Amino acid sequence: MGFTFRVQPEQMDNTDLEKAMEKLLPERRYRHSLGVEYTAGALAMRYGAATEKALIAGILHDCAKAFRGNDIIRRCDECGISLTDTERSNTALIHAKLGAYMAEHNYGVQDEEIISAIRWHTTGRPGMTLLEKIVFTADYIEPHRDRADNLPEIREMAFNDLDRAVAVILEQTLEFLKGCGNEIDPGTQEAYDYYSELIKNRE
Ligand code: DGI
Ligand code: FE
Ligand code: FE
Repeated sequence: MGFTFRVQPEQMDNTDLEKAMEKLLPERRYRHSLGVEYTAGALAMRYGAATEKALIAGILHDCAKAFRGNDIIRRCDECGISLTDTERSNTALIHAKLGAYMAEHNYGVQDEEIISAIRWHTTGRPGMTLLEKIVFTADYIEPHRDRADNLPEIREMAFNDLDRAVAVILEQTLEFLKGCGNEIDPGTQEAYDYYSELIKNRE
């Protein structure tokens, strides 16, 4: 597929992957990926998930972000990755799917939990695994992020009540996307409905 950097599976650990991402991604995106890597690692320690898997999913989660627009669509077509109409018209969504594919085929990740954490990191989905929730949340709260005014509150919540943090992040993401007027992926709405209901039923 013409990707420049390859990490052999037998060499794979998070420091090799950091070097590969540093070469592949623009500086800001690389720093964000490091932030997600170590925030996911911290959340994994807090919730008893596999820390090494969280680090690998975190550093790789935006590996397909180097590609955009028609280029990312073409790459998906070449790899046999099927895209929904929403993804074709809203290409910012596609890096999650292509990233999961690249983690497996370009960076030698064989672990299904890591691959699916990358796959669902943008929209989330109903009934996420612990690792999926950790990477989804780390993406929003890592130290370089400054998009939401209430990030200090969400950061604290992430370490106290992960499901509630997921629900709040989805709520704020939907609000933001509605303001943009872009087509919203049904997965984001479904994930929000699921986690807001989960929180309500717990109370
Ligand atoms: O890749 P990041 O910038 O770190 O964050 P991300 O993977 O959450 O991607 C967010 C981008 O995707 C942002 O530009 C908004 C865009 N987007 C478009 N439609 C949707 C969407 N994000 C979500 N979560 N849901 C959508 O329906
Ligand atoms: Fe992303
Ligand atoms: Fe990200």
